[in-house]
Amino acid sequence: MTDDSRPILGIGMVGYAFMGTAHSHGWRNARSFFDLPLAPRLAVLGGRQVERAHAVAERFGWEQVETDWRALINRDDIGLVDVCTPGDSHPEIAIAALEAGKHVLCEKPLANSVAEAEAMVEAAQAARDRGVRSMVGFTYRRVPAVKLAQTLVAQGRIGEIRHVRAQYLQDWLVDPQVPMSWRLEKDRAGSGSLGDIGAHIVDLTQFITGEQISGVSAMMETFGRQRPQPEPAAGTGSKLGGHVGDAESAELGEVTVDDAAVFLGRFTGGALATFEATRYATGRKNAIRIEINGSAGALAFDFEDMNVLHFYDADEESSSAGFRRILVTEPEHPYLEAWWPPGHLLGYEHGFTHQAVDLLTAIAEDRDPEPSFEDGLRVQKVLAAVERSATKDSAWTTV
Ligand code: 4PW
Repeated sequence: MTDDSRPILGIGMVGYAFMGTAHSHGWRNARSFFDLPLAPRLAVLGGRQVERAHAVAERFGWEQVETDWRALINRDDIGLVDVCTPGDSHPEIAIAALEAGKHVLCEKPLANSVAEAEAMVEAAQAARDRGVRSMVGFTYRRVPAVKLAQTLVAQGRIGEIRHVRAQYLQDWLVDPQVPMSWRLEKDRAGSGSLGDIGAHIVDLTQFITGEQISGVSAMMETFGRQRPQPEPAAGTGSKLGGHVGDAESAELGEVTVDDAAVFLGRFTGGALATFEATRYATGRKNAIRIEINGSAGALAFDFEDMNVLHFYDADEESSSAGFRRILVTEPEHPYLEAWWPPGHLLGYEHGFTHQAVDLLTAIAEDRDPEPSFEDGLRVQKVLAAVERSATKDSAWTTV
């Protein structure tokens, strides 16, 4: 519960669409459910469209609005800048905030290129020497079942890892009338399914295994090359699709990113891996599926059943061995002590609360939070290797 004597950190968030609303929810709930050493204040919401920014600020309890992100960064009442904008503005905002001495949380992928991510790491390292912290928002690491999987691997419960199988499957682009948006423009998003959702499975598999992807062989495809231009969005913008009015007369825009990326990979410990990131997986809405097979056991997770982790222990007697379905809602499980009684399930939004909690705790304890900008750069290098391989007929490409 809240304790008014706790120090307060003023949050300034830039961006108010899908990720901005998810982060707002996280900042709001962190202090109510967790006994934090540092309480967040939803001080300023930054957004260019003043009316929309005010509407979102009012809904989520942001105290003020700024239309210029530079003004937001330079305010004395802001201690942390949360970057929830498309990737093309991540480097400029994050680097300026770090240089101004503000802690930074930056949405994923960290940047649109390796060079930009390297510049951000450099700024993060310089800031770290001054006690300024930075973190990249690979939020799915904060799903309790994912954290449990990482803990079981670190404890050696599945032994030496041989296979990693990872998919991130959505289907919101199957409908050809889904309009253009920044996620479909290379200049703004860097890449398509690869960076938007493939980045998550790259990060998650590296996080769970504790290893890095050392090389890849990839294919990428764009199935829908033109889409109608959108109508101005309504509401909080917390949706992926967008709006088209009269589809027949709508002007068409060019899709300049991949719709799907499929690749083989090898991990530093020798494991073989397959990855699939697509927004054309008809019927799959947000299926993040990861299966890891080791010498002593195996783990399987699917975000569409996110409160569950499947665990196979190869030491069990074969007559009764089999994948066990662990319902990850016990108080002993990661983050769960702060929430509901066992069996009372968590959802997508809880990851954003856990992210806020972990970041605020690290800042209060004067240590570096994870995933760091260096982790973000490591993911960026894998994404770049995937793109290089895909343009060279899937040639094996070292990360
Ligand atoms: O989890 C995903 C995000 O990282 C979401 O499904 C959509 O893709 C929105 O942003 C990214």
